[in-house]
Amino acid sequence: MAETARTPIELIQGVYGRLPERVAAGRERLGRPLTFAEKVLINHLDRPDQATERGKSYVDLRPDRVAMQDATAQMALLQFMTAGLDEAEVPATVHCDHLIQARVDAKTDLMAAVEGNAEVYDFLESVSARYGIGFWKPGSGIIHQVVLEQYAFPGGMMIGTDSHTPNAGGLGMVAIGVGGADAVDVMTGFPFNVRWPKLIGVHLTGELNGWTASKDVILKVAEILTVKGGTGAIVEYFGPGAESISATGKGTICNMGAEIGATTSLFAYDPAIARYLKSTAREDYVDAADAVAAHLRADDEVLADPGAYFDQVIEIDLDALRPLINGPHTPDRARPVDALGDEARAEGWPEKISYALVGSCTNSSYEDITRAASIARHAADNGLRTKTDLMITPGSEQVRATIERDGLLADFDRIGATVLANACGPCIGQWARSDVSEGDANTIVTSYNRNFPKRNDGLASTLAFVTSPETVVALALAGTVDFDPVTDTLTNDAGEEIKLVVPVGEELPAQGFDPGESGFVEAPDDGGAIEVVVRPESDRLQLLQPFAPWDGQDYEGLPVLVKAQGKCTTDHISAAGPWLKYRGHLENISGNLFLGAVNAFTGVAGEGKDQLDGQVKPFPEIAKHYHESGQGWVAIGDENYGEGSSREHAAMEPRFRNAKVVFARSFARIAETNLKKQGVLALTFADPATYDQIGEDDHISVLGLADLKPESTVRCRITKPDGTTVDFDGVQTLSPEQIDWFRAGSALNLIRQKVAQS
Ligand code: MIC
Ligand code: SF4
Repeated sequence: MAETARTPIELIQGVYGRLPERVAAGRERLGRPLTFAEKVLINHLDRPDQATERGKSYVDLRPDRVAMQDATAQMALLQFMTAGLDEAEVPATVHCDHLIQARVDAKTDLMAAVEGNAEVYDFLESVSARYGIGFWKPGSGIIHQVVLEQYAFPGGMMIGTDSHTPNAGGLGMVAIGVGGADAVDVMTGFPFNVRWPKLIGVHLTGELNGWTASKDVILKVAEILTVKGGTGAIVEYFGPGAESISATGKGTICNMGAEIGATTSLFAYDPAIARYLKSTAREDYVDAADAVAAHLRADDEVLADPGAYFDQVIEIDLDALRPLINGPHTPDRARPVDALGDEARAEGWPEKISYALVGSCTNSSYEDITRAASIARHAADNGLRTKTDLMITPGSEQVRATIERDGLLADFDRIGATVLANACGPCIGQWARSDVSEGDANTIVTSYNRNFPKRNDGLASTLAFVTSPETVVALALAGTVDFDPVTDTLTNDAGEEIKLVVPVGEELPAQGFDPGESGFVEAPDDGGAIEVVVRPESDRLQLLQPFAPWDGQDYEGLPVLVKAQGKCTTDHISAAGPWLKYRGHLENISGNLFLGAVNAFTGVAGEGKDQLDGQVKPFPEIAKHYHESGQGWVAIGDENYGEGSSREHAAMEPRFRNAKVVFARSFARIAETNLKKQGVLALTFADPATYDQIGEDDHISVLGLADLKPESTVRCRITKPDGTTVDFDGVQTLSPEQIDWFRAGSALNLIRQKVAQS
């Protein structure tokens, strides 16, 4: 059945139809009340009797939907095409948002993107039409905002090929960010396999007030839990404070749960969610949800004594929460906005702000924009203009059209802001920035979610700080981070001291949303005859060749391509920005492999020693040399390897270039799964100190692979240049099925076999 522009009510009724019975059975089986996340998961189990031990069992789940954005959809669909099916087995959509570069303004940039990316958009549109997948054209908005507006529903479950998919948790959905290979499993009719999560409860009391925004809730949670504190867990928000937050505000909080590594985050169904559904023309969802409302939240016993049911409980009093700002370089480094000036002076960070950016999938809702616009309006009325360039990216065409109709774009215009296309833009390095160059230390403030080095403008010398949209606007008016909008004043041209008013937002547009220009393309009922074109000479798209199966041999004496020092996020492994254009071409994008990784032996980013010829070269060149010489290799990471994005390129590139093993002190969830999916062993050091023992010229062996047992240790050996050896244990977390992926060479190879047999 061809995909529609919203989740069909029949699908939702199907999910709700089995919910009461499944929940009752789940309670009985576990012998205790259930949290909301548990109810949703239990309702989506492929086989209801599967073991569900938290943090231990791998389970098969049946998500209701799949969403893909253009930068990851290319690789996902190139893989899907090789499976040999006629249609995606589960409703799926593609959203064109990442490839639009911010240069001039919305219209000009969109036109340039449509022209410049024509080949990729044509591919995505035709492949979507061919396989019954819904297609959202460039300009229609950022994937997570469009999903929230059109597809998300309380108690549903989806996966998306983007780490911020949990945004839909704002509407009470279990929405999990995955690599493309997971999406291929589900689109080919196989279950989604994931570890049954641990549960972290966040108990919210009080109410947001003054300058404090929903963003501050997640900045606080990130500060408490740190970038890896949510790994393997679902974060469930509850309590009176939760009900006081709008649905889109909830979305912001869930969205940025990606920054703590959480599997996903969610809120229970409540009146705020119902209001949002109604205002986005989904009254029928509300009627359906109301009928099962008791199952769309945690059981009363859980709410009364959360400590007994969650693995960890965090208390946040919204009355006491203060506006926060985090950065640079890591999303868990938060402090109150009023403390940043002193800290910047102490650290030598530029206090002057070079750019201020509002938007991204995290913070571009109608409410966000109204709060930010209220500051702009008051400033303009009082003769203030920004002292820093300010750029705004609306989250979707619907939000853009509505804020234009309601005069909010005009408010921004009056203080000198520029409105960009409804897309990711500078959030993912799609920003043609010309005011500074590499080496110019400069500070930017954004309402985005990530602040890793180079992420926004490709410059390592840019320091990015993340805060709420209204605080970004206030800081843009001040031009410096040494400004507290709560207490400080600004001076206008007439020499008057102006104190900014407290931001006022409107949860939802009083006149309803203006849908704007629809960007949805429905797939034809029978797309079987549509030809999907990939030109052989294309430098942006390349058909995939299956990876070779494991040859049954141990890995002996492999050189270390890279030992990364400090953070090694997916942005360090496979950068975005200018490289986004090669996301559909595995060979070409492999030219960025580890360019951002800091070499632990030299402290220099992006280059190391080629063990075959002793020369110092960029990592991607060494990897290519090893690959072409048939030489396998390993990579070494520190804590939380692969933090950040879902991009499976960070696993496929090493695999393509003949990586055999990635060792790390710990892995981010999606990155670890992506490596497993592509047949690369992901091993953590049983003793974290082993990381320090690995030298530049050492070789590493991984032994006993023929006896690989689920979730066990693997014998490994470091051989030093003088021939001495150090044995150590590597810990792998492969399930029995994942061992089959390894043997087959990739999970996709196994799917191809299964599809061919059926
Ligand atoms: C991101 O925010 O890093 C991205 C770009 O949206 C990625 C996906 C990608 O790399 O394509 C993500 O978060 O998964
Ligand atoms: Fe796009 Fe940025 Fe959101 Fe990623 S975090 S989906 S790049 S807006």
